Amino acid sequence: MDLVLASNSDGIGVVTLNNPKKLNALSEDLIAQLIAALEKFYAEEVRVVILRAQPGSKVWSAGHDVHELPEGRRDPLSWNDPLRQLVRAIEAFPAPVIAMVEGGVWGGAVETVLACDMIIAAPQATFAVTPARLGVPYNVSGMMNFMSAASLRIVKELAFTARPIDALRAERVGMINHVIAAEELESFTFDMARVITENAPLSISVMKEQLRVLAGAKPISPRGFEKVQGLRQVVYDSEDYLEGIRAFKEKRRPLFRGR
Ligand code: YXS
Repeated sequence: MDLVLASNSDGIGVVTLNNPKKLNALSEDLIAQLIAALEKFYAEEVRVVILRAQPGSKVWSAGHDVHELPEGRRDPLSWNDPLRQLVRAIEAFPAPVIAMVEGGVWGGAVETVLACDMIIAAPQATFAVTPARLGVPYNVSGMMNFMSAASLRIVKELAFTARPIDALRAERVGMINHVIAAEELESFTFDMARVITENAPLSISVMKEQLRVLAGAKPISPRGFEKVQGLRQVVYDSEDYLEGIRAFKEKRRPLFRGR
């Protein structure tokens, strides 16, 4: 089944998340197809990519497929896990990737959208950072991506409340580029894409990689990294982590006990 649709015209590659039944949850299969689409666009030397859901989607993506989260005793967001591979594939793609957002963006899908170079959203779009909702210990590079997207205070509010914020607030705090009425969202996004296709691709791809390297150049000592990993292990080995996943599957509110 085509979990994503890919098309390319005039140097603009479009990837459409195409699993609305599962609210475009970022399953291993959907991510594999999304990365394959990016690889195809790389071979076709597209000048810009637009990442979107189907027009009128109420949910852009429900985030990591909860059914694919390991049930404890293993880091759920380690280097080789699909979500990490997807974020790196977007960041490393040698042309701008524009997230065109309608509907709700949840959990790991927020980081996926933030990994894009620009974000253009309809006013109804919302963004929810959900690790605390499920008891998940988000990973270091993911937290850095959140920190690059907004001030620390805003990141803390998003992470600690796990409540969605709407596109207008996201734009006000600088997390997204534009809020555009739903009926103009597509034309506005494609206009921006067309402008990019007329600029120098080598210059753009090098500036994109420079900005990635410079933005990611944060000092963290080996001891500091090991400490963070140790703290994260306490979380993914906790009863609360299992409770978060079980409560989701049983469609009930989780009862977190702090252990
Ligand atoms: O009951 P069925 O089989 O129809 O399935 C339901 C949901 O279980 C399923 N579904 C998901 N399946 C796997 N992974 C998901 N993330 C996921 N989200 C939803 O889709 C079917 C329809 O869901 P339903 O009935 O709740 O739809 P709704 O329209 O009432 O509500 C839409 C949402 C998105 C508000 C609701 O589905 C929801 O809150 N989903 C979970 C959003 C979330 O917390 N995502 C974070 C996943 S974990 C993650 O991304 C990272 C690990 S982290 O958390 O650390 O950032």
